[in-house]
Amino acid sequence: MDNLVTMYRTMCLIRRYEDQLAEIYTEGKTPLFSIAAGTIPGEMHLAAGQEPVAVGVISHLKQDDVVTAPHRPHHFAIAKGVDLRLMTAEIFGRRTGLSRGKGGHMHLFDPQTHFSCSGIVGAGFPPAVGAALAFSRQGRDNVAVAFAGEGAANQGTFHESLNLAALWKVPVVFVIEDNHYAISVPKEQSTAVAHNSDRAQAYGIPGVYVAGNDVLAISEAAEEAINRARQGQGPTLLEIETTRLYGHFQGDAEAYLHAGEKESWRQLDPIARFRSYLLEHHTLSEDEDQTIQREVEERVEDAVKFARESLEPDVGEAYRDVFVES
Ligand SMILES: Cc1ncc(C[n+]2csc(CCOP(=O)(O)OP(=O)(O)O)c2C)c(N)n1
Ligand SMILES: [Mg+2]
Repeated sequence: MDNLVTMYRTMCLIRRYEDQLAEIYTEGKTPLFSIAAGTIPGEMHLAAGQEPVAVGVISHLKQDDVVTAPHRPHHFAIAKGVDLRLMTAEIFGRRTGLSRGKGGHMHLFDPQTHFSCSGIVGAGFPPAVGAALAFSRQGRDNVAVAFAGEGAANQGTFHESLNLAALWKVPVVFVIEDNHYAISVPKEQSTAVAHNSDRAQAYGIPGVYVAGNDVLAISEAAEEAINRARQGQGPTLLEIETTRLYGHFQGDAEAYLHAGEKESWRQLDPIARFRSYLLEHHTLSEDEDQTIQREVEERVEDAVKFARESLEPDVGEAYRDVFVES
């Protein structure tokens, strides 16, 4: 019961965070939409609508389990417990950020929670397999989870990683987050099979498809896959259907969507559905919900305030942590 409310709270925190970033992102960029200018420099890929994937899976992980995530990373980072202040400062390009403001929103690295992400599509699969190989060699019961979009399942790294993970039977779970599009390209135009989970057969591992963007169904499938991995039974591929409620990036005109497509996704908002479920089952009261909304509001405000008040890095910082010719 408590666990369900915790999951709901985390989903609400993610949504509030993403909505807040969407608003702040436009600061200083208009009227000509200059991507490099403003409070948040660089591109911005938001994951509102995809909260069930992160929360349903990561709620079964421990602090020292490893998560690798893609260029759309905030929901995974928040679910894994990355410090909201440090993460926000990183996104704002401030010196107090996780990587002293040099990574930005697609490059959040947090040794504390064993979380990382990358702007290179498909880059998270091999390091997850590497972490899983280390866990099995060290005799630890940890698990690594690699999250990526359905577009990333057509990268070589996906197939190479599934092959080695299956061969070595290491404790890794691959999660394909299918939001139907890779930028503007629908899956049907890029992928030879209807379901990425079918690709698991080629590597002799279980492949599970979870429809409906439903946090409880996702949680159930993830629990089984993570337990298998923890018990030494090797990798699983999960394909999870989801929907993104913003564009591919902030500023995306979304001309590729069909009429009414976005509205139909909004009507199936996974947080609203989960909230109704919890209220109906008396797991959550209206009062508790209001308290949660206040709490998440405060947490987001606090993180944004911290980031706004932090300084930008010194120019000399550009030469730190990089290879320079002597
Ligand atoms: C190796 C590589 N190729 C191309 C790109 C440009 N790119 C950024 S996001 C993206 C689409 C990714 O789609 P998907 O994996 O479905 O993730 P989603 O954006 O839907 O979350 C592409 C092609 C990139 N960042 N890295
Ligand atoms: Mg996608």
